[in-house]
Amino acid sequence: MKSAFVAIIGRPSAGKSTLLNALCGEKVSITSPVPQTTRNKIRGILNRPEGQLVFLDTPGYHRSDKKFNNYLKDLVHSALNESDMVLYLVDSTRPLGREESDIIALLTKEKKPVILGLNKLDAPGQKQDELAAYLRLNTGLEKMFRLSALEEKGFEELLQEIFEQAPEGPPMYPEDYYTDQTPEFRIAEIIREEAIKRTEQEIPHALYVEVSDMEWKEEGGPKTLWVRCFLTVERDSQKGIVIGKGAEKIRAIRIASLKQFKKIFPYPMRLDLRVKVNKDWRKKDYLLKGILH
Ligand SMILES: Nc1nc2c(ncn2[C@@H]2O[C@H](COP(=O)(O)OP(=O)(O)O)[C@@H](O)[C@H]2O)c(=O)[nH]1
Ligand SMILES: [Mg+2]
Repeated sequence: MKSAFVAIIGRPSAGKSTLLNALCGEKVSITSPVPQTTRNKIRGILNRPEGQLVFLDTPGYHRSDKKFNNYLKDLVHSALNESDMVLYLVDSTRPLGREESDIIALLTKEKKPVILGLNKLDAPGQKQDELAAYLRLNTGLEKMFRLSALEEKGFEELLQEIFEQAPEGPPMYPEDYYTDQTPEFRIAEIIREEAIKRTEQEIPHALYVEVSDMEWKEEGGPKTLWVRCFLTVERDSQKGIVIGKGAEKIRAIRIASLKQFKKIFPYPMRLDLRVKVNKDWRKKDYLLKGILH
């Protein structure tokens, strides 16, 4: 049996989370056109007759000196440390930037086996051939896998190669698992995803979700999970925007989140969702340590 931890690394919006979800066949990691939405090292598990692969989704690797982004970068390093091999995903709709050379330098230093994926094959204007030449020259890797995470193309060849390079070993998780995340974490992430969809500019980045209370209730009907959450913003002026006129926006976020919970959790749920402010939370170390992990 093969068994490996595979870190998925790449610049923001390369499609890492979309790929993780598609490979694991379940929505494990939230995705968005807004860059920098993944804030955690998220594990998605793929079980096949050949063995088990545990994919580690990571935040996009990019240059910045901000405290918040440095935490995200630390997560990429720690995922690299934990992993047996790396799936380096390149966004083939974008010109190569400094981020790509930073990542290549990082991977060269790590000396772990690297598998290269060129994503967004389906997109108009993709530059896979041009990128392939640059990447071949700079990574020394001959093989690269042309993928569409969105249309789930190119997966079979990619997985065959990963299993080929993966070490022998027993599975790390039970074979019916597709993630090791707690329900609490998944609830918070789903709410964040629905909130990101409905906000713009700096707001998606200023949000985090705190699950303050989860309780089972059985008042005559079926056993129901009651959840109380706070959608937290970093400034007073953002509070009204997230609540919306006549509380319409927060209601829409709540209803859409409940719809997603229904697909994932096998029991009925209720959600009490409120908005609060935690001033400048992205500058507070104690909070970042709790939120970004
Ligand atoms: N056209 C196209 N879009 C993709 C593909 N993979 C991801 N995307 C889109 O790219 C955006 C960023 O994806 P996401 O998975 O959140 O990127 P991440 O930041 O690397 O995790 C989303 O809007 C995705 O729908 C793909 O194969 N083709
Ligand atoms: Mg992501």
